Amino acid sequence: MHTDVNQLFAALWDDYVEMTPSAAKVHQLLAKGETIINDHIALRTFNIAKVNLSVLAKHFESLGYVACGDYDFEAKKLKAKHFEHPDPTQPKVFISELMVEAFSPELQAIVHGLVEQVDEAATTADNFLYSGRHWELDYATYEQLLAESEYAAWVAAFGYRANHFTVSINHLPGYNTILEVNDTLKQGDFVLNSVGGEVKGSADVLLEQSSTMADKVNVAFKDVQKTIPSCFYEFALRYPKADGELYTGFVAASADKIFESTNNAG
Ligand code: OOG
Ligand code: NI
Repeated sequence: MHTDVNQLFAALWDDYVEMTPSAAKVHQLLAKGETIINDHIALRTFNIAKVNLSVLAKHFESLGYVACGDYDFEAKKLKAKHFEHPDPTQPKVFISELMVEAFSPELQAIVHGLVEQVDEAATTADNFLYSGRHWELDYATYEQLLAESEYAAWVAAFGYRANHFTVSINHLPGYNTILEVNDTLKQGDFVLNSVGGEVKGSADVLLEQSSTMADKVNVAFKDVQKTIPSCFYEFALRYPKADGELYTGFVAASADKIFESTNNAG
């Protein structure tokens, strides 16, 4: 496990940018030379004991992160938690896990077969959270998973790595609204996730979010190379609660649509 939170996020970022070439361009477009503060990052996994949400969370808990919120996504058969660091300038962490037992026997058998290939010792190694895939996967199996759960197929193809980083609009110089950020992105020819509208949430729920559609990258399957959706970039604007402090939670109805940023939009 890492002992330095900044080093962990730097390593996660390097891997993420490699998987998401547009992220470096978006970063440049919005930052204009200033520092970008990350609101949060997100990770995905299966709820099988060897690799479940708690296994990923330990890497953050050992750095002082604390579990703060629970979320349930019934239709997608996912559960999630978010974690916060005592230093509020450190990114929050959103970790979800797929309820594998809620799927067909075929999907369950495939996913158990993948997780069996993971060396348990690898799950506590420093690099686990940006170590990618720990199993062999052929393209037909990816497509079989995709037919039942886009999320299952994504985790099978990409393994352990940041699914997205999120720009904190509250800390972004030169922008006051999420619409201004979205306009800049669209003028830069980046494609936004429009499921349920380009802006998810509102001031009423204390959180507005938008995201790009995932980049498409070439992935080496066991048998072939294919271009499939990898990772995306998110943008979040938080509003103050009654006590004047910014809301730090997530909004399940918005998250449900953000998950779809890795859908294959054609
Ligand atoms: C997580 C989707 C939810 C948010 O900020 O609400 C999310 C994912 O796509 O893995 O990131
Ligand atoms: Ni997010």
